[in-house]
Amino acid sequence: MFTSISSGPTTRLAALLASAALTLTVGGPAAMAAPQAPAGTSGAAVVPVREGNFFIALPRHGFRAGTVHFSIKNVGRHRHALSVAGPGVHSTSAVMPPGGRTSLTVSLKKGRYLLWCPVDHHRQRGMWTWIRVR
Ligand SMILES: [Cu+2]
Repeated sequence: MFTSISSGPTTRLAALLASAALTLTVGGPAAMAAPQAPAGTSGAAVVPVREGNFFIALPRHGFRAGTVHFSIKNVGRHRHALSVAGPGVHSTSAVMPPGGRTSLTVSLKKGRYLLWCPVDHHRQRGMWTWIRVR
């Protein structure tokens, strides 16, 4: 009983750090050839996102409620990241260097979500968009 109480948070932290290490996978052109293998996202819709100076490009803006795994590529020459805010979600990815990749998994409900780059003043420079969830 006492053992599980004291070891619980540590175990969870270790798991969190392990998943963060996976999420922080970053690389240049060589990394592009590596297949995306999002761990623990079975059943999630995988959505490729491209970020550059200064835009966020999505393949679509309409989604069904459920888990979405944004697979994000920085095609620009500055550092970028992705923030998502809407019903039940306020989440931000790791910051990617130019040419880097990261990912962000969120659980979307019905409603509208704002996506933007939280780096410097990129949002004001056009790096934002909406998605609609049904
Ligand atoms: Cu940016």
